[in-house]
Amino acid sequence: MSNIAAFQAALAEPAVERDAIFEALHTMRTHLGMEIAYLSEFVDGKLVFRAIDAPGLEHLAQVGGSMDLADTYCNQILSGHLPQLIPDTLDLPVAAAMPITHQIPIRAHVSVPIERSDGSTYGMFCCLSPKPNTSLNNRDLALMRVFARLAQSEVQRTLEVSSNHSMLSDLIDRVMRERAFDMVYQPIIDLRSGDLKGMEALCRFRSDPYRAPDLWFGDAARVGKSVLLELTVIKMALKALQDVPAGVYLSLNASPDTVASGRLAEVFAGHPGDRLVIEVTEHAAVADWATLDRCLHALRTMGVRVAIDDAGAGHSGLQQMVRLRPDLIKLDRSLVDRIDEDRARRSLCAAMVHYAAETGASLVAEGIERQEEAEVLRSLGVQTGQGYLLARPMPLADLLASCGPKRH
Ligand code: G
Ligand code: MN
Repeated sequence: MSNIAAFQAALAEPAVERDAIFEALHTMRTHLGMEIAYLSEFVDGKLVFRAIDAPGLEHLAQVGGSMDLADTYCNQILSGHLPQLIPDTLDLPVAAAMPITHQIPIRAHVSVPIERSDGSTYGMFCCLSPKPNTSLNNRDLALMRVFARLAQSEVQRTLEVSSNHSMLSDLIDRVMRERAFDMVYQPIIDLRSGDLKGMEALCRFRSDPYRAPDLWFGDAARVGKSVLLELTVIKMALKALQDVPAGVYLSLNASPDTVASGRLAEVFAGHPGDRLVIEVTEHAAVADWATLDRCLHALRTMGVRVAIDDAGAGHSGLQQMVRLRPDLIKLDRSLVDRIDEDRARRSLCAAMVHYAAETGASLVAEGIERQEEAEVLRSLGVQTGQGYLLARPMPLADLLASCGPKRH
């Protein structure tokens, strides 16, 4: 990563912990009885101010502001032409000859380098005063080094966070650019007739070792790219529609944020909305219901149906189901698992069948793995189901080849 990119990443990372650095600057400045303390970073021949403690002198330098490194003491100190501790600059011809000495002015100056974890120079930890201070001694310099080290460990931690952040962001960009994922489709089947009713598009990211889609979407969310990634996947999934038999719907997963972005309408434009289902999963509480409602309404006017995904699981609560008014309710597999052996699951499922009938929704049981489960669900009145017993998620070509009515 170039210096500039690192610099931008650091700027783009507001979580940077400035407090510890500021405390170190402030404590050292007041200990020395000086007026200005700052932490700088060297970026492409410039000295950039990263943190400043200079009460009343804010006009002299601002965080993010910069000056040419060649004009500064820092440069001379690093090259050994000036010492780290200068009680009076006018005693040193090199300092006295520098324009900045008279501009600021600078008379007393203490400055120590800050290193990155690879040993390269990040910048300097500096205190200075327009007044000379002949009492400055090596004990002050030693203390300055202690505080500089504190600042240095904070700088190193921050650089690591922003470099991880930008590496992850680059990786997600690459996954999207190179379409480094495959789509698989899982049949949604009528539990009585065995007919194919719909298919859920699921994405599988190509990586070694394999990582579940949830992990990828979680990573994308950490760098603010989950909506973009979901839209990219949905666009890819939509390509299946031209080959899917008439009367079979395509079910697509989207987080509330992606729906609320309002961008699905443009992605769906030109596709038959009445053959699309959008499955909304709630892994976190919905932040903005008004926007979500508005965007869902817009999709519904295109004929798109709305499903609530993972219904009955911890994160898809009853209130959310009532609020979303789903056209389809996808019963979470935790309710389906061993439903034949558990009265509580059976009665909850029966309640959902009732709720669905009352609200005009249809039910899809997810994660059916055993014949006994399918039988109980059927007897409870669940119309459709999905799960390894019926069919695994598979490439579209395989699914189309295996199409046709099946009985279970
Ligand atoms: O949250 P959502 O329901 O969209 O998740 C679907 C995931 O569940 C997919 O990754 C799919 O592979 C998986 N899945 C589908 N059928 C079954 C099943 O019968 N059992 C289990 N354990 N997982 C399933
Ligand atoms: Mn789903």
